[in-house]
Amino acid sequence: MQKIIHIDMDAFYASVEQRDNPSYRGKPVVVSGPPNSRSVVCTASYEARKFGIHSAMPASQAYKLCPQAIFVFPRFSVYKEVSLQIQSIFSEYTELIEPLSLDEAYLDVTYNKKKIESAMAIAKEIKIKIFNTTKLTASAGVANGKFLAKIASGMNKPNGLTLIHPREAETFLETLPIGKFHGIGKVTESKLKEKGIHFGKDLKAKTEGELIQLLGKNGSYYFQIVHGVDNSKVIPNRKRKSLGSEETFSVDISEIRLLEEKLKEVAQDTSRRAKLSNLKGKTITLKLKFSDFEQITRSKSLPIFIQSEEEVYHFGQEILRTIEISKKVRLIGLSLSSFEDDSSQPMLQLF
Ligand code: TTP
Ligand code: MG
Repeated sequence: MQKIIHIDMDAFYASVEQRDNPSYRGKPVVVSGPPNSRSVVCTASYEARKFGIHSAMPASQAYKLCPQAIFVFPRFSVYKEVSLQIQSIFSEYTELIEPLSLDEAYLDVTYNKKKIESAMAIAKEIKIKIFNTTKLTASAGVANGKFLAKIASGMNKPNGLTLIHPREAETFLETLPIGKFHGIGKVTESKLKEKGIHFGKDLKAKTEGELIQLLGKNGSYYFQIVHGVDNSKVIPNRKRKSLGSEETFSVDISEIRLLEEKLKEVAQDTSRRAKLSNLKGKTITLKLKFSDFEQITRSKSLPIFIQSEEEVYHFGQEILRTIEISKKVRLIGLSLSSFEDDSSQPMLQLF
């Protein structure tokens, strides 16, 4: 039997804004573009949700529902930073982490690094660590499969910790309204309701063949789910193999001094990305594209793992100086690869 935890931060972007701006706390906060634009709501604080505001709603509609709400622009780099922090907490327990977005992940803790038997105990620890590190709350769901773990984490938001015990699982599913089945959208929901299927027990009354007819290729999956079988695995994102940055110039360049200036910019950006992902590389690759679109790449294996702007620029420049520039250049790029193998690092495939 698997032990799965699903973790989901509460009102994520809005909570980060309330954390960083104490005057927003306890107030309706809407993270979106300006309310008089065509932008949509990324998310809303729980105070704003009381007015009926929710994700994906036009910001203009949110304004009508609650003109006194505080509208703030998203700050993605801050959310990414928090995301890396929580991933790093997860990886203290397991490498089997499947992030679904910046604020949400499945963890398989069946065999965990700390050899803790109880998945509930792990979930509790993780929630505390998340709060201590980020000053933000998360909700966690614990179950024997991904399907129920995800439903569980949504049951007692915010700051919830919910277990769906294996022996309750089948009854729980029988009474679950079909709209709550993850993956069954509004359209399918009304289609099923027209056929008298309102709860899990109605799905369970069908044969696998009937469910395939009703739900297409997902029919077999839901057949297993309602019979208490959920073998879907937590699939960790593959570790990234390289990262880098490139720039296409507005005007083609032939002067080496100008090329080196551009190289400095892409080195800066490459280093920034490497730091964000906590990665150091031992191979550096320079890419040039010429005005006739011919493209060359030159790689160099380094004696050390590098990450800083100075190092990336230094070795990039070394490669650049070995290349004879006989045509104008339209693009320059740098990338790092052959990363230090540090398995204590979280899986970093968020960007
Ligand atoms: P969610 O976890 O779906 O929502 P949430 O964390 O804001 O609130 P909840 O407490 O219900 O989990 O999404 C995480 C973040 O992703 C959310 O804070 C903003 C962003 N997001 C969007 O930008 N657009 C969307 O449509 C949704 C659903 C989320
Ligand atoms: Mg969330």
